Amino acid sequence: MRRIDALVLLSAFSHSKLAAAKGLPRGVGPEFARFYETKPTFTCIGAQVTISSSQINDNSCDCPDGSDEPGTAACAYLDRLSPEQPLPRSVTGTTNTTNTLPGFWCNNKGHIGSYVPFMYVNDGVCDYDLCCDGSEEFAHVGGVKCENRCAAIGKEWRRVEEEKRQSKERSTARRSALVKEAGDLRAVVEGRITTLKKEIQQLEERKGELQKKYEEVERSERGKVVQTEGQGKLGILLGLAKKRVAELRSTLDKVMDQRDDLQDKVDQLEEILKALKEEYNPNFNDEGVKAAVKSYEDYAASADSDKKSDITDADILDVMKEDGETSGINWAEFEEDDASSDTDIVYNLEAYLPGFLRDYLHDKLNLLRIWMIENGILADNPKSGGESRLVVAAREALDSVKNDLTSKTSSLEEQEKDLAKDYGPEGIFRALKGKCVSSDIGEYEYELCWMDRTMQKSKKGHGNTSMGTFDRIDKELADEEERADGKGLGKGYRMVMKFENGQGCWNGPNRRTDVWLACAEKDELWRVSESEKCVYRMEVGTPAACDEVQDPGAKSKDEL
Ligand code: MAN
Repeated sequence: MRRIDALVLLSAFSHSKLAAAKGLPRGVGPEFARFYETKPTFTCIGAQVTISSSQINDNSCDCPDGSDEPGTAACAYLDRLSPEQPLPRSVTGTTNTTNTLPGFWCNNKGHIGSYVPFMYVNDGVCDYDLCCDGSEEFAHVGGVKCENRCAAIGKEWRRVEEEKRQSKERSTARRSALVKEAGDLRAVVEGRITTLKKEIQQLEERKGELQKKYEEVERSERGKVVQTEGQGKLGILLGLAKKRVAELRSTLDKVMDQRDDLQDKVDQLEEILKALKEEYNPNFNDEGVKAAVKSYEDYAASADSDKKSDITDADILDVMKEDGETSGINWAEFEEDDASSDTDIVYNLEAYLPGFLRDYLHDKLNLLRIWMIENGILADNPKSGGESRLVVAAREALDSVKNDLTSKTSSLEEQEKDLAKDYGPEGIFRALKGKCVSSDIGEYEYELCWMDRTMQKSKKGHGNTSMGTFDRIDKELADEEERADGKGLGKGYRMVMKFENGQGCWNGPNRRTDVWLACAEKDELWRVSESEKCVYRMEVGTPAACDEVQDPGAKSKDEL
């Protein structure tokens, strides 16, 4: 069967109108009926030429626009596709006149009326795809007689149309469900953003409070004269004793230094007086000098008889040695004793909790510890030489809030970015995100993961190749004939998902994929092609594209 689609013009007219067209010359379509009322003369539709009505369908082209031959092929040469040629009796004298009539009208009762190109009229071939009633072969050229098959063809056509209609209905319903799902998912993201904003605000406030608290605690701990160690009264006593011993040791050290200085001065004075005694002139009657010499002699005599002290410098230095395992008091022994105290159990409570609870409770336990320490319920129990536990707990509580804040702020940024992302009309592709479709084609399995990536997977075990990651959704014009199975792009603007920056092509650019979308009942990867090296095109059916659907090939009445 032949088909010139440019001339396939389905009638928009109803059967009742066709009935009204009875008595018309053969081949006149309903929309031209008014020009062919029974009158003795006929005025060509597209030219100011009047001829006798008997010249209609007389198999001779009398009107310059061919309108006098609606039912024969006599004016077929005026077809738009015909080569230009001079027209006899052309009013305009030009050669580019086209036929006013779109073709021979086949009524196709029981199916849908349509026009057949004039050149097909009485050419000895039944054109059932356009003229199921066979009326275009009325002359039975070469004995060809085309039976009327409209009943069967019409029935089949209606069945297919009904199937298409139902499929479209299902696709539309599926699309609506996707839109709803996408809306719900968007609402979840919006909800998360609201919650995160609130949590971040609370954390900011909390951070401020804890920062202040930490600074206060640190300041007050720094200013404390006596640091308590251990727990309870014994612990405090231990801390005090250790401090006291350190103070006495330091005082003794200072006293020894002073003693040594004084001894130096005494030695110097003794030297001066000794020199005076030996060098003074006894014949010179100076009573002051004589008295001084006498006093010195008494001092020297009594000094010689003084008992030397029992305590040697070595003894004092021994006392002054730092406390430790081998000298003085081993404080560590006393400090270690409290390692397993009840207080430590409270401090180390977290260690007894399961992991998931530990993270959750860390901040809260810290705050509890601070409160307990501040209220005297729990002893502040620093390790020797270490930071006060109160300070540690305050800092940990602050750090914990800071960490929480950082992680929540980055989650918020992520969610806000997601909300601003183009997920297509009504955000529908949000519902498909994370889902994939694939198809075995040649030596590869090709895969599209919505809003994520395209992939070429070797069936020979050569690994997977990225064909691009999702970048954006564009709109481009498709111009394809409708496929019998409906799995095609058809004509009109279609969404095209752009996947860029895939794996580098050997000696070439990075792979990329254009994913063309068409309306279908279910998600399906129909075809993959590689138009140029490493530039791929996928054709994919999805209900998500069903709002874009335009009936390919259908023309409005205005176009007739
Ligand atoms: C692989 C596949 C092909 C591609 C070539 C380029 O074989 O990814 O699609 O054309 O590499 O070298």
